Amino acid sequence: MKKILLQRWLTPVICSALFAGSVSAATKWDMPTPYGDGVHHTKNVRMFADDVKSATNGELEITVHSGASLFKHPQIHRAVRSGQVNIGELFMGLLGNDDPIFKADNIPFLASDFDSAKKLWKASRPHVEKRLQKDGLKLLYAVPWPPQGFYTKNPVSSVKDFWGGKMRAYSPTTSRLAVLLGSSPTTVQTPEIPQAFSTGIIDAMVTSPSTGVSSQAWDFVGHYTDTQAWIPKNMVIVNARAFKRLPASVQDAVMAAAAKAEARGWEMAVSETQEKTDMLKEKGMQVSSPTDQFKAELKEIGAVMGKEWADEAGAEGAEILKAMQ
Ligand code: PCA
Repeated sequence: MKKILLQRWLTPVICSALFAGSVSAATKWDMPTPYGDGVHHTKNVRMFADDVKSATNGELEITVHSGASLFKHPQIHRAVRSGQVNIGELFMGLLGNDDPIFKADNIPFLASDFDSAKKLWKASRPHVEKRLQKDGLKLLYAVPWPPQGFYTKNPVSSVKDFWGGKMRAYSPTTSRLAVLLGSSPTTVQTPEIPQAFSTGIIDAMVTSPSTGVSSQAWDFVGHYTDTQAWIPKNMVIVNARAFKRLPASVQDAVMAAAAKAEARGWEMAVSETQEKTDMLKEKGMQVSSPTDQFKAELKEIGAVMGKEWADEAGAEGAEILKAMQ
């Protein structure tokens, strides 16, 4: 009798001890991202989540909620800060009003090919990391968009073609650019681009071939002027407290997967540029290089914006500009 009782008592104890020794409960994180599944950023984020899962044997599982389905883009930063979610992706330049450091990659012609964009990122990264730390955030990685060009109803020969127009903005810097081009800016996030065009809220935009394709720009505008004016980035951030709660081995696995995702993402951006520019052509858009006049005028505007940014960004800005020379 006694023996049976003891066995009954011991079996679950032994079982749970064994269980605890071999499998610890998986941590599950939800990850809001702003952009749709067709763009390279989202594909890369999903590969990153898969890498984390396999490198940690399922100890950390990240569920990606793409296309602003969990949080709207402007809310993702705060959601990660406050710990509503522990990880998220966002467009770096969206935080331009919080700190000028986040605007560095939105300045026309400061870094307009992938090599200079890499250089700019190398110079600005420590400052971005430091600024995020202040908000209890940790940077995992950043990946560029293809170079930015203009979508318009008519061909563009000079800035005059923008005067009095209604231009879409996606960051404080693109709002400023619209003003310097003589148009009035309206901030519109990517999911709302088609509606903004069809209701006449905007008649032009500056963005990548990627976003041109994902918003089916050919339904609204016939011309893409491939200015390659700047190369902005998305970043993936985590809540620093949540990160610290992970076992050290999981933290290491996340950082390794992040480094891999960053390298892979920069490669993906290059092929994305080609692929999506070709698709714009296939869909019947006129893709052209900027006229000399438009390019010269845009460079002047870029110089004005560069000066404004340098004034705003102080010593940090000066350090970055020096590294770029
Ligand atoms: N696409 C994003 C940001 C930059 C880009 O190429 C957008 O248009 O909102």
